[in-house]
Amino acid sequence: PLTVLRKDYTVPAFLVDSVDMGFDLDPAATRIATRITMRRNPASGSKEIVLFGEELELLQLRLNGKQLKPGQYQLEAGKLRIASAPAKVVLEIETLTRPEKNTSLMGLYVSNGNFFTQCEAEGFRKITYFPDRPDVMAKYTVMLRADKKKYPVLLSNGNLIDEGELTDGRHYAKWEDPFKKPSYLFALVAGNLVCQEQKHMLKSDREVLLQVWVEDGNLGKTRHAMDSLVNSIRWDEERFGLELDLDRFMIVAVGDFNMGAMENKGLNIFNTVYVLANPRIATDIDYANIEAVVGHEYFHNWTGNRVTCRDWFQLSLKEGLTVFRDQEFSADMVGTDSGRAVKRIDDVRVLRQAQFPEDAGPMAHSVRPDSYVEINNFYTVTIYEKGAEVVRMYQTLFGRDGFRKGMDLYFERHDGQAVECDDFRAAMVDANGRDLSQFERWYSQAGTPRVQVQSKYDAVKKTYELTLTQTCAPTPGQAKKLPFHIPVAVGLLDSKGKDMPLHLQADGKGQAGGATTRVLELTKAQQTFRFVDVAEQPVPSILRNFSAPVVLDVEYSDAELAFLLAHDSDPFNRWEAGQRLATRSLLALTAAVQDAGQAGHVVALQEVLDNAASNSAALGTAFGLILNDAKLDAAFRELALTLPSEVLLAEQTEVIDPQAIHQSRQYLRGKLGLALKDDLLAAYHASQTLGAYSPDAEASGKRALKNVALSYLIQADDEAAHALAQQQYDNANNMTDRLAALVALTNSSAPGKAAALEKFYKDFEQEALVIDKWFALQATAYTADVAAIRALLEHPAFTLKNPNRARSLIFSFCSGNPANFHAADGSGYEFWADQVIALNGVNPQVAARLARSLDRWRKYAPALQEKMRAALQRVAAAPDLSKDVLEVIGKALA
Ligand code: DPP
Ligand code: ZN
Repeated sequence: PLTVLRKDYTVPAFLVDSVDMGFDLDPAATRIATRITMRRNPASGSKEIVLFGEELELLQLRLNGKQLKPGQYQLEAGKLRIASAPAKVVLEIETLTRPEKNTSLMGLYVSNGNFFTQCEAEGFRKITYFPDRPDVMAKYTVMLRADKKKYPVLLSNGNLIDEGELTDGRHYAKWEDPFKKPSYLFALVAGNLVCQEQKHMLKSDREVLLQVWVEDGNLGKTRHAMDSLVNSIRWDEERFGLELDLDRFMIVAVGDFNMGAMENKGLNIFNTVYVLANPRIATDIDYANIEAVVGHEYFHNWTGNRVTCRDWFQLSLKEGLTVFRDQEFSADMVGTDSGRAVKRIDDVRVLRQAQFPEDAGPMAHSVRPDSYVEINNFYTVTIYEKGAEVVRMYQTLFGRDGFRKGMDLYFERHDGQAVECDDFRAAMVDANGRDLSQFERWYSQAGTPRVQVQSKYDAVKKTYELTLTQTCAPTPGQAKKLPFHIPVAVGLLDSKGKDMPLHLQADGKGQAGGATTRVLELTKAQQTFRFVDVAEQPVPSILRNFSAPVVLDVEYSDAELAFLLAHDSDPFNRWEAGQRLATRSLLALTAAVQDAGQAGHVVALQEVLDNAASNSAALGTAFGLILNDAKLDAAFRELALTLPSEVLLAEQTEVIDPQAIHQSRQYLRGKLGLALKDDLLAAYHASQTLGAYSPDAEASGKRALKNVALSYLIQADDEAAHALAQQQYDNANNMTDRLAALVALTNSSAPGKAAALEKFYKDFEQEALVIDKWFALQATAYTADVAAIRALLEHPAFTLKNPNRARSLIFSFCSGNPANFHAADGSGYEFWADQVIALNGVNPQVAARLARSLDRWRKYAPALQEKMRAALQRVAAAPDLSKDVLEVIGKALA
């Protein structure tokens, strides 16, 4: 397949002024009439019209009123070309599509009998022939016609300007979007839907209509999404001075959806998982995710829609920025400093767990990539989460006010335009009067930088030197990396654990200084920063609040880590110290298990682990202090008590041994569970949330702490813990507690676990999102082997066609259950290959995501590598592979 290169960008030959569309909706065959008014782009020398189209039947093509015959246009490889077109053109195109056959869920498709569209990135070309590229922005008018009984609701972007009856039981609705937009923001919805709606007054006293559309029966699950929308609207007014520009804003939930949600202008289409919630079916995490995603899509209205991307290489321009905005929104919604820290820790966990491995693997790409085969493969954690970190660094460097100035200038310059990542950087830089040319490397260089720290205290001169050294490993296509511009936020703790006032020698005499956190700007390969007037040997707290997306190598003793965990005023680094302490134990245990395995010793695993568990007592003491510190938020305590995940640990080993990692982590959990049993029980009972369910930060934090305590107690696996879990399952008045209890039971030897699983299924059979959880929890169970997963594939409720369901079983197993997925006999890889091939025929985008589960195959022991390679090769040799899957597999094998 063809590789698209960023450097090949050329401006469009024709610009589009307006698009008028008429849809005759029919699941078997929908006819679409499109009139495109276009004119030559003075910035281009070309007279050739290039339209994209895929899987379309072309019924009619007229140029300025005259029908074009084959020969007057060329149709090949997904492109329709008209050479030498006049300066002004009205194109009339009639196409036919088959929505009910469309399982890719791109373009126009049917879900549970209703019509939906998904056009980002390149789905509009499955609806009509069009210059389907984001730098072609136009105004749209859309006429929808359909059977009134089956499709009483007809929605599209913008404002409803007309509706009425037609003959034969059909009706119509006409929509006009007053804003010009790229085709990827087009949307329509038609079906049997109901809505919760309310009027909302904007800050400027303009009234707008807000609607959340769902299938009949789900109206009781829309309140939280609506509240989140109202909060999002208010937040963007307050924080960025950005107001909703439409009279009407709609969210529609759909059960079959590739992504999380889509920011179509005025008509956001959402995966049901990010809309539907009530205490019975949704967990605290679901509630938080709904708030974040509703915010995210709403914020796109400015960062993405009003100012959009010139080309898809600039995707992070809107995604990185909008993720940053939704992260800040969620943090502000909690409001407290510790709440902000909890959110920050959560976000960094995602970055490390998913993006760092991506950055170290075959699909590594920069935040602004230079090439792609299939753009759908580049909706990645690098573009989104690392992109958000890059945006956050501007705020770290310029402060909140400086960041706001940069945003204001960005909109002042670019409203209504399709621009590049460089334009955003220029606005930030110009608004703040700083030269930031080196910062560009965060956009152009892939890979996670490592920052190594060395320190020297001079007790006579009272100086403290920090020497920071940065490196970055090669990534595919980028052998050599130049130094990044890295903001490193630093604090120094005195022997009492208090922050010292900081004075850098570079401040000069008479400079105020004295702040307790300073942002050092590391721009060279190595730099030394000298603090003066440092009264005593400090313990450094480095990269506070995770001020840059880097790996920090710093030598701490166990005692120093315990000290930071107990005292650091920066909650992120406080948490980080505990994670470092735990990681140290876990890696030592893992190494011991591996060594014993390699030496072929027939020693009992337990004995090996017991011998290697030397510092677990210190860890137990440190964890105990956190657990019992009632001054700390419950949510923070839960994070601090959660051991690094198996995936995170795997990345930190030379050769990944998934079973050794799993055994070590389980062992340590069990040991902590025993050592802290009384404290855990006390915390469990002290963290009960009484009364009506509320997903607020305090209550959800308590539930999180209570449930992590339960999981430790269950790991120790005694009857009292079984009873506790069973009791919690039976008495839960919300899904958070019920699910946590069921997970605990499933991962225990409790006699009641099979019955509980069965009851859960029966109780929630009608709730698709809960059945997804039911599949996922079984797929990630410690005992779930490949045979168990294959058996679940045969369950009547399982289908590959629904992405949520496919993800809940197959993805959960392949990426969320490493010890079983990487079974020594390679059966997990066989299963993976079967599913990638099967999904490829149904939904290439989802298949390509699954294909990425073997990204890191070269990091495993040779015996596993061989089996993984064989599975990759089997997929590579399968017939009719989509370019989505081809690209991922090709890069993995390269
Ligand atoms: N719908 C996806 C998102 O909001 C892609 N734009 O991130
Ligand atoms: Zn987005």
